[in-house]
Amino acid sequence: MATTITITGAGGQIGYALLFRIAAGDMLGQDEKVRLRLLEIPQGLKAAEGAALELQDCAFDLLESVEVTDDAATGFDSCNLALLVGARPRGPGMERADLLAANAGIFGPQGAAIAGSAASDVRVTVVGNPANTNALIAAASADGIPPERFTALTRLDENRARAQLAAALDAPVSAIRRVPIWGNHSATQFPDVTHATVDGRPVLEALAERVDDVEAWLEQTFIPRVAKRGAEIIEVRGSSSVASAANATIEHTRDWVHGTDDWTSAGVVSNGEYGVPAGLVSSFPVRSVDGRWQIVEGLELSAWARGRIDASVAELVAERDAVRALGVL
Ligand code: NAX
Repeated sequence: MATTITITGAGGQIGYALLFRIAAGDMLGQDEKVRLRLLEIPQGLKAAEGAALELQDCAFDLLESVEVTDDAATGFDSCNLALLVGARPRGPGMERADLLAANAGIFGPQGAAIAGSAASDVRVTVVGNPANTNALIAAASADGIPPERFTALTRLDENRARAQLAAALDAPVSAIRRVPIWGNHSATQFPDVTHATVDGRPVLEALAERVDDVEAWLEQTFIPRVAKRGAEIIEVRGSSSVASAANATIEHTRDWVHGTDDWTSAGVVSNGEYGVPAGLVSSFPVRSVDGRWQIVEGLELSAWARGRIDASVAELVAERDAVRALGVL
C-alpha cells in the first residue's frame, strides 16, 4: 500500500521544501510508499513540473508516482493526506476583507473537490494563510467529511516558542516540552508557557532564575518575538519562512498519523472547549491518539492567559463573521 498525498501550491517555495522530504520518508516513515499529487494554478504549473523532474532524478525508493495538475478533482483524487499550501497572498492595498474573499474563492472549491474525490479517510492540513479561517472555509465546503479532518498549521509557532525558551534557558530544545499555541496563527496568537517544562522542571521556575521580571519578559520579549518571528525572518533573510514551515508541516502531519507522546499544538475545530465558540478552527494544546487530535482539557488558565486567548479568539470570530458576510459560510 501507498499513501496518496496532495500538495497544493507545490510549485511555490514551501512546496519545494516539502516535496523532497516527504518523498525521502521524513513524514510517514521509511516503511510507507508515497504517491504525490502536485496541484497548482496554471501560472505555477511549470515550477511544479520542474520539481517533479527533480523528484524523478532523486530516484527515491519510497516514491511511487508524481502527478502534476491544475485540476482540483484530479489533484485530490483518492488522496489520503491533503496539504493545502497554495493561497492568495495579500497584495498592495488589499484590505483584510479582500484577502479573506480571495482565499474563500480558493479554499471553498478545494474543500468541495476534496469531498468529491478524496479517499474516505482524508486528512487535511491548511498551511496557506489566513490558515485557521481557510481551514474553516474548506471544512464548511466539504459535505460529508467530518470537520475534525480539517486542521490549520500552528506547529511552526510552537517550534519557534520552544526554540526561544531553549535559548533563554541555555537548554537543548529537546528538553523543552508543553508549550502550546492558543488561538489564531497570527500576531495575536498566545504561546503559553504556564505548563511548560525544561528537563521536567517548570519553565516559569527556571525563568525566574534568569530574568528579573518573568511576566514582563513574557509580555515584552518572548511573546512578540514568537508572534512576529515570520516578519523577523523576512527582514533578515529577505524572504518568508520556508524550510521551517515545511518542517512544521511534516511534523504536524507525522504526529497526526503516527500519534504523540506529549502535547503539541494544532488548529482544530472547537467543540466549545475553553470557551472557544464551537465551529471555529483555533489552535489548542492537543494530543494525537489513534489518528485523531484530542484537545488537552482541564488546564487552569490565569486571568492573563484567559485575556490573551480571548483576544486571539475574537480575531477568529471577526474573520469568520467577515467570511459569513460574504455569504461563504
Ligand atoms: P509561494 O508564493 O512561494 O507559493 C505559493 C504557491 O501557491 C504558488 O506556486 C502559487 O501558484 C500557488 N497557488 C496559489 N493559488 C493556488 C490554488 N488555488 N491552487 C493551487 N496552488 C495555488 O508561497 P510560500 O512561501 O510557499 O507560502 C505558501 C503559504 O504558506 C502562504 O499563504 C504563506 O502565508 C503560508 N505560510 C504559513 C505558515 C504557517 O505556519 N501556517 C508559515 C509559513 C507561511 O507564511
